Amino acid sequence: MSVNKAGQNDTMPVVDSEDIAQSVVRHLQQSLGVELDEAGPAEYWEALSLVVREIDLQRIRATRKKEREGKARRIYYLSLEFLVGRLLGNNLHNLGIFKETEKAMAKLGTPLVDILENESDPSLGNGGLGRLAACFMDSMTTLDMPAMGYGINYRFGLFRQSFAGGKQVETPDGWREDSFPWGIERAKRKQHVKLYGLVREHAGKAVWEDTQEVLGMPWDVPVTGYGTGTVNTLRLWESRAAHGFDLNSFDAGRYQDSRSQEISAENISQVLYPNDNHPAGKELRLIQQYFFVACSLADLIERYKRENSESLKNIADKVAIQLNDTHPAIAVAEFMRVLMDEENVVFSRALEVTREVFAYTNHTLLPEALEEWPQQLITKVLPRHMQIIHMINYHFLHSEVEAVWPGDDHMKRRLSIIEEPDRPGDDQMVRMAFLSVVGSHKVNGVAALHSRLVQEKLFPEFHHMWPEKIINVTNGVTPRRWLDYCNPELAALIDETIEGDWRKDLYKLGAMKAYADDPAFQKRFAAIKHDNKKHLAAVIKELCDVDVSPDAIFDVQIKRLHEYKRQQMNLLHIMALYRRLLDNPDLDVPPRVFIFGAKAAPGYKVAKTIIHAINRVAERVNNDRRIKDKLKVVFLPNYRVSLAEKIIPAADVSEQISTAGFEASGTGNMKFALNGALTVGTLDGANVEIAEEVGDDNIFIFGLTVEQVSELRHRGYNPRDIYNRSEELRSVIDWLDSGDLCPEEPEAFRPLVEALLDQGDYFLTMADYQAYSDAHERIAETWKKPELWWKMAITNSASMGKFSSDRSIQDYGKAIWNMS
Ligand code: CRA
Repeated sequence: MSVNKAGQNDTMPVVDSEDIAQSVVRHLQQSLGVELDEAGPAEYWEALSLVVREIDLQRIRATRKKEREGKARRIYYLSLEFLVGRLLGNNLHNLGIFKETEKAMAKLGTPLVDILENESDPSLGNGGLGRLAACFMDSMTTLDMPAMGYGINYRFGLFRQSFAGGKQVETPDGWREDSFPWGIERAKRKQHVKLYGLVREHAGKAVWEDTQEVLGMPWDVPVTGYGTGTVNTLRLWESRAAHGFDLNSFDAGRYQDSRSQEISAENISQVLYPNDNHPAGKELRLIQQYFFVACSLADLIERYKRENSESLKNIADKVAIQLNDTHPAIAVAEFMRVLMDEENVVFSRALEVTREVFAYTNHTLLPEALEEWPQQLITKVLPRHMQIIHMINYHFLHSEVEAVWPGDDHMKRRLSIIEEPDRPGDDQMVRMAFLSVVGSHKVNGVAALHSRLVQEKLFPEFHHMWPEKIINVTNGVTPRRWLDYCNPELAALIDETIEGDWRKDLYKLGAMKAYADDPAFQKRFAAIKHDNKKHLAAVIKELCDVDVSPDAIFDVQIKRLHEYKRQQMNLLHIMALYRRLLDNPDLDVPPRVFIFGAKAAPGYKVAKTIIHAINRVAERVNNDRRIKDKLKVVFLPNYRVSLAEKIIPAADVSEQISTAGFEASGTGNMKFALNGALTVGTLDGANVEIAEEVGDDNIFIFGLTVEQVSELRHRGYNPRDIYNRSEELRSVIDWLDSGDLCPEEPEAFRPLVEALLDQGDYFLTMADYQAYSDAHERIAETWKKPELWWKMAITNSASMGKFSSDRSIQDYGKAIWNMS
């Protein structure tokens, strides 16, 4: 295919539907060995992906050439998760050939929409953190930044979820089993990684010996940007056995007491740990972290040497490494090891270089989510790294902390990277967040409120020592996937209405505010939402076998299931609404459909109980004719990126109801508002900034603020008092606890009831309930005034300029990566 006809602008491939159809047929026959009359949507999907891959590869070569010649610093984004979602449709959009491809496939007799449905989601992430990494790759590429993502090519991504009797059932997701044409194995760039062994001194030098070796094989996934010829690379490592060696065969005696017997070279990259905001603490997880870090650093250092110089002393001029949370934090010690042991750089200089190169993004304040590893485990798996961590810690405590708090041993204990055990004999834990802060020149939180809490509550001493180090970069989402691609009708309406390309500069949407009041524009905006709701209603019918009306309010909560996100508060309110309707079936309320999507970590009992309870309530409500379809509840199974793309454009109400102080940012909140949903939310995470952008009149804010939460805890909080005072809450909680919703297992919902009433209601569901219920009353009242509703919806969409991940990346560029 000619992707760059002479004389034409080279930022977009110039191809027409005829070219595309021909290339598809060629790949069908020559790459896949399939004849035209045998091809179904699955074969077309693969052939079309190969066509696009061809364009990508050509552009990757051009991009690399340009970069080698340029002077720019390269950004390396290290992340254990990249939740990229389906790639074909997105790439067609970014390359600007979606419409031509639609025509081409129509000519070949299979609609493009059907073809796109054949791609399985690469679910290489848990939730927000992984999806953010994918949005950032899109933005760095769109902004023509030389960038590379490094991660793991898990054989099994996040589990598939189904329901049995309303309970979550998990099955493995072998997402690349059938085919993954986007990933290209690059054997030439494979790496060897050492593990275990011990450190000996030879002629005054530390030597790490008797190690086990595994091989890291890179798989490159091309990352396209919008409106640019730049194509970057996401390099995902897969583990293999090296020289027929296998960790299993290693000195069995040393493993007697541990599960590590099960660890073999191949299974390092076997499976993504399914926890969001909660570390698993398993040896294999530490090995995963080190494996991908070691491969990635070796790879980027090789590239630096190829393109720049053999010496690493100026590497910081060309290399910036961003740590996506603490999961890759061991990179600090690995980089120091390479500098000191392989490049003969002295400790103090090595630390300086490391700090210039590294920066760390913190994504959570949840104490249980802050990673710590037992010192003994690190010593066993990475003995040299443990020594280096001790060296860093010694220097940090005895010269840097000492300089600020001379003679203060208490402060040294508080700030030590290696934590003193609570009880003598307990394991000493290595605090990966402290290692990340000490090893980086910048640390950032992910929304203004979150970053302030990182400064004031999480790392106050570090903030005192280094007042410039901890900064904010508010998260963002790519408008290409989360508006252009997932909501094409709205994208077209916006194109018709405003000047300029909002896909590249989302602030341009601001011009739409002038139309918020315009009845004709409102009508079209509302009609698009209605259409999207019809599509979603069909998906709901297919997946849940429930009929819902697109005329009802679609009220959506999609995100991981976690008590702090408070799906349980939504549930209690739905139960209350149902009871209000039973008491008075003629109640003048707009019909509502409550839509959930969420996976619970397999080991998280209360989260699973909440899923079960929502499903049981849904079953009851949806089959009760007395309430005349005024209320429906659906829980869509197997929530993932491709489902989010269908749900978000169809939402009227976006539930962002976390306990204040717990949701670092949220990014779903931004996607919903961008697509014209109204937020009901607490003053938490990025909701605060969304409220600032849209104005208080265009959002339903409720509930306790961060300050009020801590006051309440301070005063002493007893959820039973609220239970006793509120008739409504009492009746729904008693109902949950009665066994009525699950007669075959009457105690099924006890863990939830206990969390709410007997274990202190840590997430303050009971305390915020009334304010939440009142906010829903305001929503219902507003829905009755369509001009007001659509004015608010349009204003929301028009006000989302700030929340483009392009803006986030530009902020990183200026404040962290020193890009001009
Ligand atoms: N679970 C936060 O909880 C945030 C994303 C991306 C999270 C979200 O509020 O939007 O990160 N934190 O910044 C996290 O994973 C380890 O911490 C998330 O996705």
